[in-house]
Amino acid sequence: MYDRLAMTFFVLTASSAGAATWTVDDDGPADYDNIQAAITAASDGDVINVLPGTYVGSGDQVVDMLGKDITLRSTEGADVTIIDGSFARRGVVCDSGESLATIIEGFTIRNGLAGQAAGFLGINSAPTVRDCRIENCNATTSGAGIALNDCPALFERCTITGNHSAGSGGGVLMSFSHATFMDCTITSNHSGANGGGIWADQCEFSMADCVLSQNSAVSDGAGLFMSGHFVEPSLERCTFSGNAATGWWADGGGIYTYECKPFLTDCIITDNTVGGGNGRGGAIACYNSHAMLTGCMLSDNVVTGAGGGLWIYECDPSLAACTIEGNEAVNGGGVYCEDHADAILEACRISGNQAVNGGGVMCIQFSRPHMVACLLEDNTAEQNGGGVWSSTNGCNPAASHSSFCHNLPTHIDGWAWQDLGGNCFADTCVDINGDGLPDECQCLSDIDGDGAVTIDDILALLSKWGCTDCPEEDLNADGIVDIDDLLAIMANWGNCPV
Ligand SMILES: [Ca+2]
Ligand SMILES: [Ca+2]
Ligand SMILES: [Ca+2]
Ligand SMILES: [Ca+2]
Repeated sequence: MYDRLAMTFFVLTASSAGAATWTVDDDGPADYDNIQAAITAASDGDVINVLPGTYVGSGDQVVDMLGKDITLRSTEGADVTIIDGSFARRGVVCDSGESLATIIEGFTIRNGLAGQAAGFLGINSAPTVRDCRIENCNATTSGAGIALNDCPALFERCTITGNHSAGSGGGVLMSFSHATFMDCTITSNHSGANGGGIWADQCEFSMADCVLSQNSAVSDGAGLFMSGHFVEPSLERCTFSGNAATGWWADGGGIYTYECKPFLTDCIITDNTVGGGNGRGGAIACYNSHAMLTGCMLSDNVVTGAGGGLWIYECDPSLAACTIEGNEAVNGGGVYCEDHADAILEACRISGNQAVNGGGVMCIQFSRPHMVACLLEDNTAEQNGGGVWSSTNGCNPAASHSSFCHNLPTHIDGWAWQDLGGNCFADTCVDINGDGLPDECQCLSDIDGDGAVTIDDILALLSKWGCTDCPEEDLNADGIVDIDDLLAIMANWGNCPV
């Protein structure tokens, strides 16, 4: 017992003697009046508490963490604690092997100026950055807000906004960095080249619950540009909205992916534009990338060229349980498959897209998209192929167990297509039972499910006559099994459509 107490006392003494807490205030009583002096004095394990103020520096940056495992934090938060580059230098640097135990918390880093990495530079390090705002920084080459190289940093609850890069990476530029972004907002940044919000090359980064909005790029990937030799970035529950790629050859309003294998889960990509001239991929431009999308919504994106929602080139992305809705393009309102693009769409809803050719889906040049258990509804083409337009020699889109309703002028049309069975083509999308599929394709009157509407179904209905809680027999969903349901059976007498 005595020994354990002695040991406890020793540990407490050792830790309290080893870790110090320092204070910094620009204009009040404190250990230091500038942040860098406190970092220089601190040792691993120390905490530096920074009081409200505006902190400026000299030399190349305001703050250099010097590779120390220390916590640098504001006492009152980012609104009142400013690291200001004065448009003369960088904000914060971590380039000396900082680990995740190097913590930077609760600052606004603003008005940085540098060739690259004007707000925050991370090289050969892995710091943790929390509750920070990186804004109004200006890079004369690339990576205005944040630039990372070989830097698996963690950013939590950060806002990166109003940064401007002459080259790529308006908000963030990263290479060879498996960085993590959680609950971050990347908004209103601008790139003169690729990646208005984020530019990433060779990065298996992950993002969860992030918003990339209102970013712009002259070239590709207004929200996010990513490339790399089949690296696997992961994006979960992220929203891309209102991003704009503006140049004549720009592609990818929300996302541009080149030679990556990104995983997107439950993401929303909406209201992005590609507007210069021949722009492609309003939500996503997928170039030689095996993208995997699950549960994503691509809606209301607009391009002046091809692929209002998705432009696919030389690759075979997979989409499962995705919605592609309300997008607009000249060719391929929802999806445009070009040059051996063999997308697989499974249980997807392609709805209300518009184009001159191929309202829902268009393919050219040996592309073979395959739709499995999809619903194509309300897509419109001014000229050819409301639902699907198979444009040129060698195109061979395939559909199986899919439903088509109210696509104008035609459901599926063009060079060739493969009917792999179980498809249904309905004139209307009426969906009284509210399961998302056109009732015309479902044979609701086949109550006993034997594939035909016969006397057995009438007997099944009569056995529930007057029932007010029998959804199977209440064919018109008005709350009661009665004469109207019997008339519905009579109207659908015979074999089921599929
Ligand atoms: Ca102060
Ligand atoms: Ca239905
Ligand atoms: Ca039946
Ligand atoms: Ca009824």
